[in-house]
This record gives sequence, C-alpha cells and structure tokens, in this order.
Amino acid sequence: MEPALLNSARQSARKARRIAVLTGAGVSAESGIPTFRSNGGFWRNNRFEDLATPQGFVRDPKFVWQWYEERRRGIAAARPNPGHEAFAAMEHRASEFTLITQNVDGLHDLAGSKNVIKLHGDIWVVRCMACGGERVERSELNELPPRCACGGLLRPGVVWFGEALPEGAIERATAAVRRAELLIVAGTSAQVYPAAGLIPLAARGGVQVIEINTEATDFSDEVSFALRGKSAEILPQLV
Ligand code: BJW
Ligand code: ZN
Repeated sequence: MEPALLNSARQSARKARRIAVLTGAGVSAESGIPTFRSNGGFWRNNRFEDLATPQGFVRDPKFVWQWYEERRRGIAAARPNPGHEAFAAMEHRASEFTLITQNVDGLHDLAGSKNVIKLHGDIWVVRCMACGGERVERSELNELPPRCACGGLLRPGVVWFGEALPEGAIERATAAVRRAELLIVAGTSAQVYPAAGLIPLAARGGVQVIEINTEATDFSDEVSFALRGKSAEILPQLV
C-alpha cells in the first residue's frame, strides 16, 4: 500500500471526534475464525440455504446445530486480535463512537469495545422457538438439537437470511452513521443488506469513509480511502 494513502487515512482517523465503524468476518480472520465468502469461507463448501435460513433450520435442526456447535467451539478458543484492540483504543479517544458489527463471535466485546451494535445477533445466545425465552449459553451443548425447559426447540440467537434484524439495531446504526464524521469499514464483503447499505449512506451523505479489506468491494470506488491489507495489521496503524 502507498504510504501516503495510509498517512492521509491516519490523519482523518485521528482528527475525527465522532466515529462509526462497520465490521465483518474479515476482522476476525486473524483470530483464526473463517469468513463466509473468501477462500476457505463457510459458503464455499456449504449451501447457505441449508445453514443460515429459518427454512433450513426447520428442515434439519440437528445438522444446523452441528455446524453452529463446531463454530462455537472454534470461537470459544479464539482471542481478539490487534484489529479488535485498535477499535477499543479508538473508542477511548473519540467523543462519540459506535461499533456496528455483523459478527456474532463477541470478540469486539472481549477486546473491550463498549458501544457495540450487533446487527446479526450473538452466537452465544440461544432462543426457544416455542416460548421465545432466551439466554446466554456458552457451555458445550451435548444433545443436539438442544431443548428448552418448556420442551420447545432452541435455536441460535443469530439472524438468518430473510429474518428481521434485532429490534432497533439498524435504526441506531443508521443514526450513528449519519452523525459520524468518519465511518471505518473493515473486513466485510459488503454483500449483505441492510448492513452494506450503511456504506453508500455515509459516502453519499458526506461522511468520510475508510475501507480496510484484503480485496476490493462494490464500494471501494466510492470511499475516501480504500486500504488494501489485513485489518489486524492496518487498524493499529490508524490509532
Ligand atoms: C479481510 C481479511 C483480513 C478477509 N483483513 N479483510 C436487496 C436489498 C436488501 C436486502 C436484500 C436484497 N436482496 C436480498 C436481500 C436480503 C438479504 C441479503 O442481503 N441478501 C444478499 C446476499 C443479497 N438480507 C437479509 O435477509 C437480512 N434481513 C433482512 O433483509 O430482513 C428484511 C426483513 C424485514 C422485516 C421482516 C423480515 C425480514 C438478514 C441478513 C442475515 C445475514 N446472516 C449471516 C449469518 C449470521 C449468522 C451466523 O454467523 O451464522 O450473517 S450471512 C453472513 O454474511 C453473516 C455475516 O454477518 C454476513 C456478512 O458477511 P461478511 O461479514 O461481510 O463476511 P464475508 O465472508 O462475506 O466477507 C469477508 C470480507 O473480509 C471479504 O471482503 C474479505 O476480502 C475480507 N477479509 N480476511 C481484512 N485479514
Ligand atoms: Zn421454551
């Protein structure tokens, strides 16, 4: 990457008082968690219709749970990386800071980020499809699919395709992006809506946008700074 580009992005990041951040699976790649759409990503070897839709779950809850339980064990063993840590440090310095994430792994919380909006839910939450009760469940689920005390089927507390995002989440994210001077977008392919829509909302609304990604995305031409490389390497250089 051109040093001048990184320098200008750094200046912009240091000057901004109101910062919004949008992250995707790429920020956790260097913590050892696979992404969805890159090489070796989940959707390269699995059909998302089977694993990440309510229809797929109802068809074969045991199969879907086996995939989630495997991911939960991988995430439980993972640690935040310098990219997650850089965002936690940035939050300390900013007067307003909102971290909007599509990730369900909880690594931003572990790194110390406080104002986090989880657009796609939380892999540690389980919810009953019968009574609606939900709880945090970190321990290994021995019997798959797991059942609620009421007898109902438990599902992962994540957002599948065709499902609404958690109540108020996209509204709060939109408001934070509109108020921000700077939006930092890291490690997302920007293919999934409504999350991806926050990027043109910012770019076309006069908010500076820094994109950090190993690859170009549909919005790379619209952002103020497109930084090519690994988020765990670039983000610490912006703080
Ligand atoms: C690195 C790196 C490194 C790698 N450093 N970078 C048109 C308009 C609007 C909506 C739609 C539309 N057409 C269809 C829709 C609906 C649909 C959608 O967007 N589909 C598109 C695919 C077309 N959206 C929905 O269904 C959403 N809900 C909705 O719209 O509801 C409407 C509604 C309202 C009211 C009532 C009912 C409904 C829900 C979307 C849910 C997405 N769920 C998943 C699974 C979550 C659970 C789980 O984890 O199991 O979320 S799918 C998956 O994709 C996951 C992710 O959060 C999401 C985004 O992926 P992400 O994070 O961008 O990862 P990748 O792998 O795609 O990209 C990684 C990137 O990192 C790459 O670019 C790499 O280059 C980069 N990278 N290493 C920096 N070290
Ligand atoms: Zn129940």
